[in-house]
Amino acid sequence: MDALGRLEDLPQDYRDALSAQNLVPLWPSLRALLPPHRPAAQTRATLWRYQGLRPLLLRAGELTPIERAERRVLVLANPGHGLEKMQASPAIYLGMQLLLPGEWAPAHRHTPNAVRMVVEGTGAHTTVDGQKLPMERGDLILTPTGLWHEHGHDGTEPVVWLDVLDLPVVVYLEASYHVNGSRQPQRAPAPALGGGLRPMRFFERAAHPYPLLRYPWREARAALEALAADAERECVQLAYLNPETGADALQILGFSALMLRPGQMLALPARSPAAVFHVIEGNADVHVDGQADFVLGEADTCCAPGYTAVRLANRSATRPAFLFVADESPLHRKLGLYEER
Ligand code: 1HN
Repeated sequence: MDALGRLEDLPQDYRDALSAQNLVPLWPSLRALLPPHRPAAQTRATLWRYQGLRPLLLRAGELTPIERAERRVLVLANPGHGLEKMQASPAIYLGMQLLLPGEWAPAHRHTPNAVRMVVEGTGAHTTVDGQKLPMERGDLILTPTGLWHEHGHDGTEPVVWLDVLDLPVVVYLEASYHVNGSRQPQRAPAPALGGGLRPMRFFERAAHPYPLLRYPWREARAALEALAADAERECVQLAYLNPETGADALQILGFSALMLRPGQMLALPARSPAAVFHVIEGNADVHVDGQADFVLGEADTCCAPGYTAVRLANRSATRPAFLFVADESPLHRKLGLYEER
């Protein structure tokens, strides 16, 4: 097919007349907007090493008091998008947040959804929608859109967690804003809903759109070990779901925990959503097709763009590896864009 006409092919007076009326010719940009067969990605396979960022995060604790930060976070930014965009992928924001003993990150609520994956330290808690939730290593804690949340720390060591938000897509939609609040009155946390039970009231279904806000690592890890006992199961992976509806825990990003047996290699298909891999325990090699070979140790985090095959491997012959995975699949499925190749 002939090459499409370029902007430079058009006379300047015509281009000026178009601009003056806020008009733009499509054909010079058509191929860039719709590349053949596969999207053009800005997202680059990127690794953020915990041992590299940890001292800088602790130094932020010395340089900037919590009152001057509200949230003391170093953002894990993807250079393919430009660091100033503060995004890991089209829909995923990642940050490492530090809370020091005695500190308080005040209550607010906002439209983007957040989750926290606790990386190190004990004694911190986050209060979400009035429920005081302990933060222990590997726990996944949800802060769904619109719910009040604040963080406190009664322990003695720094606490660090990974924040995962759908911020870039909410900003893109011009739907991102926050409201500050005061300390929340506390109520008893909802019980973890196992065994096919859920709270109900007569004549009324579903008390809460987000009935479970904390997924303890202890339980997720034990469930992965139990799944792994079935040697025929290749992919040992658990999705974090809303126990009331069986749907994804949040609406835009998806979350799962994955176990690699000692020596296991797992080839993931190329899928349309971008994904983030974070090591909770052990080590994992992450091969991003055509782009990168990362060696991840404990607490390391990397991302892979969409439409790209990924291979995961646990080189340890003795220890399993446990990964936390965040991806854009709920959004892709809702939009009808989800693909596996
Ligand atoms: C936020 O509210 C938190 O509440 C963390 O801990 C990171 C990044 C962007 C926007 C809001 C938090 C955030 C955030």
